[in-house]
Amino acid sequence: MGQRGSTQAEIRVLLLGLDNAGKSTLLYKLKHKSAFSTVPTVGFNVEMLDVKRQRKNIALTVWDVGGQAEMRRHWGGYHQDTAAVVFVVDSADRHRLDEARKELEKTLRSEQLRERPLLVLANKQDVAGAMTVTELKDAFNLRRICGEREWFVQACSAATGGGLDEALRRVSHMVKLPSDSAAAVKENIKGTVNYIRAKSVR
Ligand SMILES: Nc1nc2c(ncn2[C@@H]2O[C@H](COP(=O)(O)OP(=O)(O)O)[C@@H](O)[C@H]2O)c(=O)[nH]1
Ligand SMILES: [Mg+2]
Repeated sequence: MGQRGSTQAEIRVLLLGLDNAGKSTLLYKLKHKSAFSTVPTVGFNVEMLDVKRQRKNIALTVWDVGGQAEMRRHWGGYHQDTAAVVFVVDSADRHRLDEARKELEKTLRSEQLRERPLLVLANKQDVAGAMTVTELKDAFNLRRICGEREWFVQACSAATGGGLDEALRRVSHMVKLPSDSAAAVKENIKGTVNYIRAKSVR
């Protein structure tokens, strides 16, 4: 049915960040491309977003699992099978920057999120005095806390929609596709086989 040369792959993206960062607004803006009045997330929201990467159609399932303190305890349960983490920050709220940094660090310590790419969204850029991408990078010490992990900071405004297309494009390029993973597994197997051969030949 699909066009020749196109394949469908479903990729899970975790949308994280403190409450009030703008996650729900962002998700609905991306999905409907229109402003939305949001209610604090109870439980979670999930949306499927179709994006193109080269000639492939890929469906990102974006999970917004709520940012309130009592919900954050449950984040661990959503980590499995996650292809990328999108961490949303209220760039206009300097008072909660440290709290946001601590949450991000905790998230990155998750074993199941090892090596998963991280996109930090410096949201609410429409607000006067919002922190810039550079300020956030430094405040979060991203170079240090990410190490080998692929990461990027994108400025955006869920209110105006500015930067959201770029954010989506960035995520779709950061995620490993299942075919990539299969190739990685094969590489891994080859490596192990070679290792065993080398060990048993002598
Ligand atoms: N000015 C401005 N307000 C925003 C932006 N994104 C979200 N908000 C507002 O911030 C509040 C919290 O947003 P919400 O999406 O519920 O945050 P969540 O708790 O992370 O899901 C709401 O009043 C939104 O209208 C933005 O980019 N700019
Ligand atoms: Mg929400």
